[in-house]
Amino acid sequence: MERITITIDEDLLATVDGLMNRRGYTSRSEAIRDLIRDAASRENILSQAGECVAVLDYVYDHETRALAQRLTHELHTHHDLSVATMHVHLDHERCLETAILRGPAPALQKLSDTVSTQRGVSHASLHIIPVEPHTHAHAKDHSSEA
Ligand code: NI
Repeated sequence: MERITITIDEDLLATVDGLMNRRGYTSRSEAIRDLIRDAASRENILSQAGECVAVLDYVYDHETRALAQRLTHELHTHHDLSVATMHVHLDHERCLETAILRGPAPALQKLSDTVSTQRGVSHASLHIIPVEPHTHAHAKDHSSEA
């Protein structure tokens, strides 16, 4: 292992210590290594060429002018990536949407960026899951199974 020295502001360090206590890390180094591993695995997924599924969720203010139409427009433009969307009316102003996406990771990230940077959209989060292509043939008939 290499030893490095980092400079970090007090607020961020308090966040690291909070995380350390909550998750039970034995040292700040272990907590920071895990945060970097998380970031590395997200970067790895983005560089993968294969098919992925993703869950994109975000909160938006439906009173923000034309925002709901813009978001729907984006998903229609990328209908090849969009599988389904669930819409929850959180309160009088805010909506929560969860979109299931499918396609290459970079395209999913790009669509997510387009949605999450719209004014009025907050708490956007994208979770990309690589899916292995099916290598075995589907059984045509299960009726003979016991
Ligand atoms: Ni709504």
